[in-house]
Amino acid sequence: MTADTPRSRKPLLLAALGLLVVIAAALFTPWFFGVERRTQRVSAVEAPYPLTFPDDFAFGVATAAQQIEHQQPSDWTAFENRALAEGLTGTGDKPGQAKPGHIHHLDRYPAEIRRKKVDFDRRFPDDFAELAALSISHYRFSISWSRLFPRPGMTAPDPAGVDFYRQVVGALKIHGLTPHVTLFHFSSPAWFWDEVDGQRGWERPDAMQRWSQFVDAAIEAIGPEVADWCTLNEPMVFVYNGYLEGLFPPLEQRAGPPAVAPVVHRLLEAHAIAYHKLHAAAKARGDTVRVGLTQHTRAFDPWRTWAPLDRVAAGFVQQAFIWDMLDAIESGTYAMTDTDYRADIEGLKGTQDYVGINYYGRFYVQMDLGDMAAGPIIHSHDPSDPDELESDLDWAIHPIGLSDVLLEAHRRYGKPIQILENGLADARDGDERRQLFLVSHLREVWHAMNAHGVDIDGYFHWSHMDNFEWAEGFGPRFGLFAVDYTNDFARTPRPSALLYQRIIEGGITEEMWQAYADKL
Ligand code: IFM
Repeated sequence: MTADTPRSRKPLLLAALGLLVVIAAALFTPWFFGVERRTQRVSAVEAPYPLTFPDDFAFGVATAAQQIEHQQPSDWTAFENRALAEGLTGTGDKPGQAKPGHIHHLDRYPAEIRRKKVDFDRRFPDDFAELAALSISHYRFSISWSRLFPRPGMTAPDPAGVDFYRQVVGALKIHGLTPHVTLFHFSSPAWFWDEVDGQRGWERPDAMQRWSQFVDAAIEAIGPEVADWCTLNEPMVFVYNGYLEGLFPPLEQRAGPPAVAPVVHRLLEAHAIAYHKLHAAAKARGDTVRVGLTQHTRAFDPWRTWAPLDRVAAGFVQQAFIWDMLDAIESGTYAMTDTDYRADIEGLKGTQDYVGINYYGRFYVQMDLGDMAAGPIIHSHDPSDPDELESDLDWAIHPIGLSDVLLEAHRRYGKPIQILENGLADARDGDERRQLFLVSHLREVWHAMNAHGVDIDGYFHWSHMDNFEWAEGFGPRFGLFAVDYTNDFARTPRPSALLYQRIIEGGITEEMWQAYADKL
């Protein structure tokens, strides 16, 4: 027994050694354990310039009702009025510091601007003429639910609301612009948040019935004129900001992801209902439609590549924030990452004709051992990186992340992709960052299509013009057109609008790319 002991320890030692090797690999080999932090900022494109796009590629701009239209009795309007009345308009001069329950510097804009936003209601025919002159072919906007159903208990939509959207679609047609219509873009009628059996909003027992009524009314109003529909805009942003961070109505700060799973579930149900209604209506009139939803995406990189927890957390956050909902639509089952929540959702399976991608740059994910219960910290930029280019909201600009997201969506679902938003806040004169942003991101789109065979139908820039940026107020300027709030909302195309026109008409030329290549 004693004599045998050294021999029997050998396998134990070997196993321990093996374990050490595995741990070392996990710690020091990024590919083995979680996501690696990307150092490359743009793809290497080896092709003769100009980089051109197919003739039927949709080049558009995107907007949303609450951000550009005159105020309607929505939950956001109620929040805006309350934030103002209670002086909850943030502190500090820098945007990008939204605080729960606040709207940044709303008090600095007069009542007329707060009420009319960018006065789209009056100016849309001229706006469309200007876009058409730039060779832009598509226009994405959302229908305000509260414009169609401003009061509780209505069983038919308000004729004035219906008429407004008919006029918008009519004006688009006159200018040869194709509509792309979103049904839910963050705002809903104020009455939707009145309690029914102790539940509000999407959790009310009658939520799907109310939503169905709205979808039917939208189809009745403009269905025959619209082939492209987006059921929900960035549902995870709505859930994250509205139910976890307290930044958007309903301004809740629930305990953590499992507490919001029922809301995501409801939104998926709403998506499926709208998908089937839109298809049924199109079929009944001998027509076809393309229906999907669009997800807010970012590159999620570890804050510190050497930290295994950051790397693992980056992978988890990306899965939970971007892919969980899209996976659910493919499979019909919603399984929330890192929780026990799992539910089959009736009618959901296969309800996306395209994958909608909104892309805004890079987030860094930090997870510390002592803070595991609180969850990861998300950074929108890295102040220690002197070369990082950032927007006015301090969002890290990271073009290659767009190709990464497009390739991943293609690998997972193999469906056509529509890039329904991509843009940045840039208020500086000459908007050089926006020009750089536009060229470099469209170059990534071209690369994904041509080097990797990703099927991409179109690109919509966020945004058509400066507008109301939710809890950040009017400060951030996302527009291809600048809006002069001191001069009757006058629009002026920024240099980037003219650059967009050149790309649409002739592709990305070598000279264009060289003008920006070394600035990234
Ligand atoms: O303004 C928003 C838009 O409403 C949804 N996507 C992101 C944009 C910029 O934050």
